[in-house]
Amino acid sequence: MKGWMGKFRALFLFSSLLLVLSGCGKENLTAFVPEGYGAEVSLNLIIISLAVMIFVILVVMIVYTMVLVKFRKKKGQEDFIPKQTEGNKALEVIWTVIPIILLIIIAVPTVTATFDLADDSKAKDSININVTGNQYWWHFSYNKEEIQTSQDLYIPTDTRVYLNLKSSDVIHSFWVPSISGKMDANPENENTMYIEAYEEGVYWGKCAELCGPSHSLMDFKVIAVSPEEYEQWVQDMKNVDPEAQPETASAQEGQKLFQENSCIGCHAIGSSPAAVGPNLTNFGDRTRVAGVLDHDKETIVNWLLNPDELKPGNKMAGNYPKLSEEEASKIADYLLQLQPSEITPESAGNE
Ligand code: HEC
Ligand SMILES: [Cu+2]
Repeated sequence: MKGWMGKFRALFLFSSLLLVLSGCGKENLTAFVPEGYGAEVSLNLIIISLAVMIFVILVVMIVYTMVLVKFRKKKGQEDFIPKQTEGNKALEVIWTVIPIILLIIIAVPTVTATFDLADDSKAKDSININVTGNQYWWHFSYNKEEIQTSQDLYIPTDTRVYLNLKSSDVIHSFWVPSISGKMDANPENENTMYIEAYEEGVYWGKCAELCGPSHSLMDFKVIAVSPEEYEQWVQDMKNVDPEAQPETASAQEGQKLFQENSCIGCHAIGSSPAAVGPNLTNFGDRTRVAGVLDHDKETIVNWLLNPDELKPGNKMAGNYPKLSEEEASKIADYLLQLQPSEITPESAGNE
């Protein structure tokens, strides 16, 4: 009876584990379906390590079972003591050499991949982006193109895009599981990596280093589009006139309120690099507010009225004059029409 219960409990444990782990495989947020070079290299390493581990477990279990069966106490042998042996050179050599071989099998591809993924010798000829991690959002500054943007990182497909990572406050970690490995963004030094996406699409990124109360809400997106669309997007972003007048009266009033309520002190529109808060040049083209929230007017109004409730500990809360609901609504109208480009996360395929 007890044995049966034990088995049942193990089964229950494993099936609940499976249920919990299945949540990890969200589409475009999984290292197990690589859509880019770094993720593919990483997955290969995962598979090699797993294969070696499974091999070791199988061999140990098989030898263990064989010994159990072969040398178990048989009837009529209750007082029998087998011949005692000590030391066996051949065995000692075998179980020293085999692990060394297994470690070499893991080490050679790992070290090769590490150098491969750190190779920035071709960075000069490609796109270079300074990435800054901030509590709790990401800023992207395109060096040659002189474009500033936040939250959504646009890249062309099949191109190695080189990133220089830094942090403006604490340590963050840049991770887009389905296209790259992760890399820390430190306050003191710059870390570099490159990312490459094979297919057009929207890939989810996460901060992978505990950085404060809203760490788990520090999401971002990589928007991979065709090289032609990317060029188009760059032109659209460069052509933005930060002072352009919106069409509707409500948005026009929103624009005024935006300038009068110190929003402009923290949020740039256009390519000015000021970056206490996210750059809002293409805010209307995004699919999320503050990286994670639904992108609709109601959420924006809620955000403006009470940001701390939606993202605890964020650096905007309490640092601007209190707004009425009407003012917030007008500002939302203004922000939503900041749509400089036809190239948006929605046009990039999945979402
Ligand atoms: C003290 C600087 C500061 C001021 C002033 C400020 N903000 Fe912010 N704002 C931020 C920061 C920082 C964030 C990012 C919060 C986060 O995600 O952790 C943010 C986020 C936002 C977002 C979401 C941006 C995105 O990329 O999705 C909007 C919209 C916004 N602010 C609008 C405003 C408006 C409108 C005002 C003026 C009423 C304003 N902010 C005033 C710092 C500021
Ligand atoms: Cu972080």
